[in-house]
Amino acid sequence: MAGDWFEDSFRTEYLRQQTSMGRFNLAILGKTGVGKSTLVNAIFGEEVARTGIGEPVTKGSHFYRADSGNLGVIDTQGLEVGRDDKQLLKEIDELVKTSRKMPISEQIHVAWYCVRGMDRRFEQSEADLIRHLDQAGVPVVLVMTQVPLREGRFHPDAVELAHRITAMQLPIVGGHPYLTNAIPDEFSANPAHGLQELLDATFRVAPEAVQGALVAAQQIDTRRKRLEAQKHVVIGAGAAAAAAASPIPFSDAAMLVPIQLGMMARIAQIYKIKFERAALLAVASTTAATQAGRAAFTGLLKLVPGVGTVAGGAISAGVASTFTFAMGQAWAVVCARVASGKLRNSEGMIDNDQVRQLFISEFTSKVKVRSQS
Ligand SMILES: Nc1nc2c(ncn2[C@@H]2O[C@H](COP(=O)(O)OP(=O)(O)OP(=O)(O)O)[C@@H](O)[C@H]2O)c(=O)[nH]1
Ligand SMILES: [Mg+2]
Repeated sequence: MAGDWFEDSFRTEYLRQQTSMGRFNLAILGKTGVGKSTLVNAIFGEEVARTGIGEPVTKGSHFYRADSGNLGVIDTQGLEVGRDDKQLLKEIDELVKTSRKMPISEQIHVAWYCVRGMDRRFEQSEADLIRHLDQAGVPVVLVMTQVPLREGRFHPDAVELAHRITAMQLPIVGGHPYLTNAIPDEFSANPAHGLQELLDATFRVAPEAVQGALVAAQQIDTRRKRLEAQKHVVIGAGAAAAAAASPIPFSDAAMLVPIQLGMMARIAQIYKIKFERAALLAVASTTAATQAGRAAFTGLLKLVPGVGTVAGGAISAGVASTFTFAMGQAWAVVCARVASGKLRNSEGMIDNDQVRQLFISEFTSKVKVRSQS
């Protein structure tokens, strides 16, 4: 396969999928040092932090936004809850007002308000800020950070603070704070905890249109990634069937290329695989698919009734969908492995042989399963 042509086509599809996924924008608030950045890193990965604090959302604003892939993080810089409250509320209003005029992917979808679990206090100004955000239409998840957990019990002081906050009946998601610890602490044997619950709460209030972006952006819930990838395999297989079945002259294997590349680009992004790496993986995988496909295809063509009557080159909807389905499944497995740091050689580089082997074995088993059912 000609490298340039392939890379260009894949890039087109990758960008298209990126646009179609949109972005999940999270505002993160709370006093300085409570662990906001650490929490964002634990759930979304280091990338956001590495890109720095970002740009002021509007000129002169103390709200800064850092975008990375399908995630936007809005953080404050230079303003402190409990000290600059008037300015904070004013800037929140401005922020929400301008954000509302923008497309959904630019709006603020959810806010995490963070309190240190062992602080023992929660101030009036913090409650006001939360009410203000809620009134501005931004759902607030209240997070207690760095909460010690031992033998299944949270630290009593954190529990007591959580009870007090809950009793205030603030407009917060779930009606209560989420107790978390973002990074395990060996000395106190405090594990990381509460992150999945926090993420689930966030999913409950994130708009439908950016749920896919949130699935892609987060990196702790692999089950959600798997289901989302599966969804796009089914979509791709359906589109392939439709393309092959449509009675227009283009209905042949060439029509399937953008569909399959689009599906692969989408799944790569669900697993946070950057374009350059995804393109290399895709070359290795599609080469493997062509080899494995040729063998499987001959068998498939015989299996699919009526195929003999179709004019040369055209393929049936059944074959197109089976082939695309198997490709998508195999590709999703490759992406999941790569995302978890596997398929590397001893130098930590992606090992093309391993990629090819895994792809072929997954692809072949999926073709078999599908064509037998
Ligand atoms: N063990 C442990 N340490 C944490 C946790 N969260 C934060 N820390 C530590 O607390 C310190 C402050 O954390 P940050 O994430 O920088 O806090 P922040 O709220 O982003 O602070 P500002 O950006 O300055 O407002 C760092 O030294 C972290 O390593 C946690 O969940 N567990
Ligand atoms: Mg920070």
